[in-house]
Parts: sequence; structure tokens; C-alpha cells
Amino acid sequence: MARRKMLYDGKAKTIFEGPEPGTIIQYFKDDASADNGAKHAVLPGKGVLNNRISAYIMTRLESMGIPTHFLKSINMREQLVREVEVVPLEVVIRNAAAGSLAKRLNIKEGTILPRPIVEFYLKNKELGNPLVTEDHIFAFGWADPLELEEMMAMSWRINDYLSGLFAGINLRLVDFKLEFGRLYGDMGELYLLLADEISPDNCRLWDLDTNEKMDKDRFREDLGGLVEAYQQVAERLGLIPKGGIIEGGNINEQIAAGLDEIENELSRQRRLRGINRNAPNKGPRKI
Ligand code: ADP
Ligand code: AIR
Ligand code: ASP
Repeated sequence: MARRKMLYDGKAKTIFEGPEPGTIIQYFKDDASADNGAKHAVLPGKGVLNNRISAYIMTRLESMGIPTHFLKSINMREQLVREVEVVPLEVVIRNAAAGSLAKRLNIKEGTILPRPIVEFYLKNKELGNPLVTEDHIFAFGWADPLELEEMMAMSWRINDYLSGLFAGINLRLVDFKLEFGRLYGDMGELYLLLADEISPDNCRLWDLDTNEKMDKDRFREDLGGLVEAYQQVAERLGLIPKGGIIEGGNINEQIAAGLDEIENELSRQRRLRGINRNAPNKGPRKI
């Protein structure tokens, strides 16, 4: 097989050129990082679990009307997604205080917020992904008001849906981070898709009975047992067999390779809603 072209080597994923124009492959690595890469470890099995969890969540979201970049899983570490122009913002939704919010405003970790709070961070590693306001976003052109409105509407719906999905497996969705991307139709019209990944790397998930942390805070706070926790999340979601796929700290490649493929059956027929007012008004169209 010809060597694939690598497009980007990130902290947790490598991006390769896809088989068709407009597609890319996300390869989920076992690398864990925190503090903008200052802290790093390789945790065998993490990539396999995140690939699977994210593929599943993206298809669930697609089925309730959220357009996502996910097309299908290729193997235990790779998935095919639509290539998008990533909006340079991280959208964080919080239901309870934790992490940087708890620290910044001195709120006790776990305090339920009076209402979900949305925050935006600029995706800029050199600056350490700073918190920004809507005014910054519009003034510097990182997104326009229509795009931001669409991203926020999707984020609220995702929060409602995922809070219920995780509550159903006895987990509290404390907070999470989303990334969105722009896709242009052949008439220049603009669509926004949910991109990147949704996994315990970018969601805080606490066991509802014990408050045990089942997400990347296990690594950030040196609690240990990250892969076991991610495996527990995948198991509760019914994505891996009971008993798990980790043996002696390593992934059982045979079981992992035999897991069912996940396919986003809705993505190819979805009639996306263009959000660009200036685009020719042809109504929803297939892409
Ligand atoms: P980081 O960039 O923080 O090191 P990752 O290791 O997760 O993060 O790398 C994945 C990169 O791919 C991210 O920068 C993310 O914004 C980008 N990305 C995610 N989904 C898509 C997509 N559908 N098209 C293009 N880029 C994407
Ligand atoms: N997040 C933000 N940047 C990268 C990630 N993964 C996620 C965290 C957490 C939420 O966004 O995983 O779920 C809020 O993070 P913080 O550090 O701002 O409290
Ligand atoms: N993923 C980011 C980093 O590597 C931030 C985090 O998740 O804590 O620093």
C-alpha cells in the first residue's frame, strides 16, 4: 500500500489525507497531554478507546440532527471524517464547576452551576488557548455572529442530549469541549459541522454514585487508572465486551480488532442547513 500523506501531527491524534477529496483520516494515538503539552505520557489503549467512544457519540448526535464530520470507523485506531476548515475556537459547556472555572473564580469543585455556562477559548497553542469573549471573536473575525449563533445552538442541544446519554450510564457530564468546522458547498454556501472528537479526553465525567473521575483529569491530577476509567466508560456505553479489552496494562489487539465497525449512516444523505445569508437561496441541499 502506498504511504499515506500525513497532514498534521497533533498531541492526541495524527491527521492523514483521506481516500477521497474532502476527507481525512484521524488516527487516535495513545499519547496523553496536559498543560498545553508540558505534561505528556503514553497510555496504551487510550487511542483505541477514544476512537470508539467518539465514533459512537458522533453517530448518536447525527441521529438527533447535529451535523458532524464523522463518516466511519476504519480500524481500531482510525476513523474517516470530512475535512473541514476548523473554526479557531474551543467551545466549552459547563454544568458544574471544575478545572479552570473552579480555579479562576474560586468555586468549589462539583458545585452545580445555576445554568449551563458556555465559554470560548482561542485555539492558539503559543498563547495557551486563552479565554475570549464574543466581542473578541467578532472584532478579530474568528467567527461571525451567524456562525457563533449556530455553534451555540448546537452546543446547547449537544449538552442536553449528552447529559441524558451519560446519566443513563450513571455518569455526570460535568463539562466538555467542542470544536466546529466550516464546509463549503459547490455554490460557496457555508455549513457548520461538529468536528474533532468527543471522548473522556475532552469531557469531564464523574460517576453519579461515587463522584469518581472517569476522564482525563485522572492524568492531569496524577490519579492513575486513566485507561481503566476510559474502558469503563466504553463498557457502560456497550461499545466493548464486558471484561474489557485491556490485559496487563496493554490492549488485547485481537479483541480490539474484532470490534464492530461504526458507520454514520445519516451523514451522506443529510440535508444540511446552510447558514450563509449571502449564499444563493436554494434551500437545504445534499453535500
Ligand atoms: P492538537 O491540535 O491540540 O494537538 P489533536 O492531537 O486532537 O489536537 O489533533 C487533531 C487536530 O485536527 C486538531 O487541531 C483539530 O482541530 C483538527 N481537526 C479535527 N477534526 C478535523 C476535521 N474534520 N478537519 C480538519 N481538521 C480537523
Ligand atoms: N478541554 C479544554 N481544552 C482541552 C480540553 N480537553 C476540555 C476539558 C474539560 C473542559 O474542556 O477536558 O472537559 C474544560 O476544561 P478546563 O481546563 O477549562 O476546565
Ligand atoms: N489537551 C490540552 C493539552 O495537551 C489541554 C488539556 O486537555 O488539559 O495541554
